[in-house]
Amino acid sequence: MEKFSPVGEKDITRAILTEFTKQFEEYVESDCVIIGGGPSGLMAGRNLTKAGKKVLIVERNNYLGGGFWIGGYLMNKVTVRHPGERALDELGIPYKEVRSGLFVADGPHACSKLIASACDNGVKFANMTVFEDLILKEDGRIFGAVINWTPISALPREITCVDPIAIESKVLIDATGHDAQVVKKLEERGLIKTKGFGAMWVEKSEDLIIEHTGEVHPGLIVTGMAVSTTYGLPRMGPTFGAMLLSGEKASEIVLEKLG
Ligand code: 48H
Repeated sequence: MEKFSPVGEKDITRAILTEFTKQFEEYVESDCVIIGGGPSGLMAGRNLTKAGKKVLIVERNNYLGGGFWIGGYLMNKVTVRHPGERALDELGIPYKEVRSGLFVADGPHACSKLIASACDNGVKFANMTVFEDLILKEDGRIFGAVINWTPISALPREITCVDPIAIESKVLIDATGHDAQVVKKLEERGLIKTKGFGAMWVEKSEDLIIEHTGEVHPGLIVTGMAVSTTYGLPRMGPTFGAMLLSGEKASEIVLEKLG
């Protein structure tokens, strides 16, 4: 068997450090920063990079995919209602039609294909990184996000006086799911009033999410479950078509804004 190259510890450390820093420096300024790497955020990022835009996804976890790994109740089959299978086709995710208009796919297969497609198209990630705040300037317009390492927020305050840093972006997307964390930062400042997501009503929820996906504040687009939380729309439980198509719509709106 061929021997591994004689590359040592310092070379490995330098390679990681140099490549990480180079990328970080480049993405301190992006066309679009997406907060949250769940299905809606990944889909939005994938489509934006496919259209040639520079996109960074900020994700507080080490892993990407949000709730898309599991369909519900810890069962790893994910469902999609028509016309959401269009997104599955586009991503090359295998599925079967279990009844007219209802499709089932394997969670791990669906989620890994979506992540891979985002990566293949050029989305970059700041994982283990938490969104803390907004950059707000003239007329309340958003200019980017304030971020910190996730572990810092998990440590006791008295030993972690570590200020966050800021990254600039032409447009920001809130894809943080049920928490709508970016929109909530506007609410804290009295700039918006969120309603909280409503009780489950599948037949209504998904169409309403797509309808309400859009710009909630100059420079901020909301997608996925964060749309339900912002506008008080019914939740849909473990079905993901609206997450994927909301991400798609968010990307179209961002493209229109960026020109
Ligand atoms: C960095 C953050 C922060 C932060 C959160 O929850 P998600 O999967 O969100 P969506 O909207 O793409 O998909 C929702 C779907 O998974 C779901 O739960 C459905 C359809 N529920 C229906 C129902 O009835 O309940 O992903 C959000 C991502 C996660 O990976 C979080 O870790 C991340 O955002 N995130 N990242 N900084 N402050 N907050």
